[in-house]
Amino acid sequence: TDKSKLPYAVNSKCEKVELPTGTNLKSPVWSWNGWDPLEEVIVGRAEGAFCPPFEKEIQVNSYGDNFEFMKKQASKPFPKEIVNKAITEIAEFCRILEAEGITVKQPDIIDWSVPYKTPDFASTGLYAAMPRDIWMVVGDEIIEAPMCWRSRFFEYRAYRALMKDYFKRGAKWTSAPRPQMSQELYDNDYPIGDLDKRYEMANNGKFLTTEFEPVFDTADFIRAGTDIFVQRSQVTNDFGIEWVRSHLAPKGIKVHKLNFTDPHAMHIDTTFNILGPGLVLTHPERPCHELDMIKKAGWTILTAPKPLCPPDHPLWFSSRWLSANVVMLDPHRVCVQKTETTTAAMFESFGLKAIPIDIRHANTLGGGFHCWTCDIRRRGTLESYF
Ligand code: ABU
Repeated sequence: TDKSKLPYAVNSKCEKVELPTGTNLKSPVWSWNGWDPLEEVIVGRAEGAFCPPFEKEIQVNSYGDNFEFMKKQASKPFPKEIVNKAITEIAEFCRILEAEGITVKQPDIIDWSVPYKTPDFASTGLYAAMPRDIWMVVGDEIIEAPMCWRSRFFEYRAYRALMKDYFKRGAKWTSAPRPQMSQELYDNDYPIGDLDKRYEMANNGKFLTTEFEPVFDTADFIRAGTDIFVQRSQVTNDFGIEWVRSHLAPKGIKVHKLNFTDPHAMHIDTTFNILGPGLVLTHPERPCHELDMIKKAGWTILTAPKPLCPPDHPLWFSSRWLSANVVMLDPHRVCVQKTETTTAAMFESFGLKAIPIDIRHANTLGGGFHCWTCDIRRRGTLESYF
């Protein structure tokens, strides 16, 4: 990264490093961080979104009033009027990206209502709205996550056509070990309704998932060249973090675990969203226990302003802080929810160009711009910022 070309000053290092042995320079998949100029992206789909059975893993991430909604709606399609609005918003988001010269791909449309049964559990599906949760690109490789929600077990099927195509054209295809998701993966005594206890447990790194087998959502990882940051969460366990760490170690990629005070922890990208070389957006109500380490490395730390999303706007699996779940088109431009004007103003005051796009009803399905996308190709190379 040429620091002199950035719209903001950064003190962290930006050092080019040698590519790992065997890296395919001709791969159609190529991305080492979340801010190099975006050339190709996957955008999720709201089509067919189906409300999963009201299992424990759904209960722990159903905030406030949505708890009762998710219980009532369980095993039924999500309300059509919201899903249809989300489909329209996402089509417009794709059109805006394409107008910027970015190639947009989408997963297949799948019927998520079909019941399935394995030797360990039975469920129905959810959606293919959040590619960030299931795929992570590290250089020329796609890593497919072993997600711990039973309703997401077959989500990879919506992405298989894309995966096969990228592989045939030179990308590396890695599928983490499929989880069994038997009862042993979930702590039966987890105090779902006791938020104080949950805070205490989160501070001690304890969540609903046990260490029975490796599980992770790739959205719990955030990439910065040779360094990738991850949180232990309701959906990512230490076994899963260890799997990724050992898988990426031969490439010289270091995985750093960060801890946050967050009893709902699920996906790092609203809590600690890296926007540029040595530039991170943090959540004021989810303090990072290792922030000193980040500060010492010379990183610039921005604090997300309070969200403006009205409290009565339905948000099925997330908090209102999706305002911070932004995605970079390059180090200068950031996609921001149109109505989150204070967040946009904060970026603008920092020299970034905020691109206002309305995905408010797409937010209802549980994600912001970062969740709804997975970078496939960004122009740039492997660097060290830490
Ligand atoms: N998957 C997005 C999580 C949003 C939140 O942390 O509130």
